[in-house]
Amino acid sequence: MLIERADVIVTSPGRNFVTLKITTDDGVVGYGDGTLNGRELSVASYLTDHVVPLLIGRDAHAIEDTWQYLYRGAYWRRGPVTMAAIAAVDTALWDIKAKVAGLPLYQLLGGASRDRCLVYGHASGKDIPELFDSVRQHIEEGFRAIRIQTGVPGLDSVYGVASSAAAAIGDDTRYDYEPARRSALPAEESWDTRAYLRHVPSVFEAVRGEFGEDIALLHDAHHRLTPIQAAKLGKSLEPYDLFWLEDVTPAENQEALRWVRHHTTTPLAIGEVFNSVWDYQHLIREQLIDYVRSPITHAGGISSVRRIMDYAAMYQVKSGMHGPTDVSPVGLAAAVHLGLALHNFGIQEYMVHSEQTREVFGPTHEFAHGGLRPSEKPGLGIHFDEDLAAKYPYERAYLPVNRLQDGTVHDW
Ligand code: CS2
Ligand code: MG
Repeated sequence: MLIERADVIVTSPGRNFVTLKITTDDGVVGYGDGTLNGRELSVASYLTDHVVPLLIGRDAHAIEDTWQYLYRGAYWRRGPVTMAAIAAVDTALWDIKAKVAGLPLYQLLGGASRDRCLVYGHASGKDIPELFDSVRQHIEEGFRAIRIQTGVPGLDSVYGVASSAAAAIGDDTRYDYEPARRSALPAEESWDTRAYLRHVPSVFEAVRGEFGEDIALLHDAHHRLTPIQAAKLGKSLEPYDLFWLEDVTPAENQEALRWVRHHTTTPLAIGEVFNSVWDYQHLIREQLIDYVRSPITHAGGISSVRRIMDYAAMYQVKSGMHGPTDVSPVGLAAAVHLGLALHNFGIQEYMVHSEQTREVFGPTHEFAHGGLRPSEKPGLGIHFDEDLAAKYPYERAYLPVNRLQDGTVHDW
């Protein structure tokens, strides 16, 4: 079974997505996600200009060989653009293999290790009443694990907080802080770490007081802290028993996590911007983290995330795959198939895609009892509507830039 063609489809049903469609000579079609929020066209070009010509005529079953060929063969290894492009190819080939086998993909990855994948949703509010409404809404929808983000007194807009109360309790703009914004230049936000560190513990105290001890709570610091600030935050949140504290320091420096780890027992998650097993080499071996955040879409695909997770399993580190709306329904479907099969699955991030997006990609999973189950259809279970996708052309969009109050550029 040879690869006959490969098409890169960029569509923007509410936000931009890069999808690779691979077709074999006997007409089997597989899909992969290569969306890189705010830098989508660079992956589209990497695929169209450099990868697609290499795929034509290759054995569609040779997934590992193709992965190594694209990874080692480029000479220039790793990096978000390269690894998103490889992810798209790898995922599409797994989709094809499972379709040919007539099995849902998780069966080829070892079969189900659990009934469903526990997920967490995003609750947010500019202040405590808005946040409580959003948490309540999530509990009513069936979530058992919820990420908590709030505004910080004195700051106009903060990462992770929906812009209006209506959005925070769930219409299609619920996650309006998440997609890169369609504007000529990036929006600018401002930041004050001391104000944030003073405020966050009181938010968790209020949420525990209102909603009790049972619900799993998470928080994302979005790479904004120094190691000692992060250590202080982890320590101050210990009374509220977090499921995890995410991305406390900029991700490039693995050493930073050692300082954080020495000072707090709050579980740590990191890695949504990592793209290979090497980024976790010390973090996992030295048990400096508890959860791996890499999504299939940004870390080289199913083959490569499975390698990371097998390494992590040796050190009791679990998965917590990144699942914002910038991972397309194809990437999410792949995550749920792999998550169902992995022994060391931890939790899956789940932000419901907009209705426009769901119409283009079709339903891919079932949400019940606080968790996701993948489709039982052969492959990933994607029904991509190309005609509809063509009605939503790409629109340039940027993630925001963050500045300290004196104007210094800071991590967003
Ligand atoms: C966020 C990300 O979901 C998360 O945990 O940190 O959504 C991040 O902001 C986006 O992926 C940026 O594109
Ligand atoms: Mg995050």
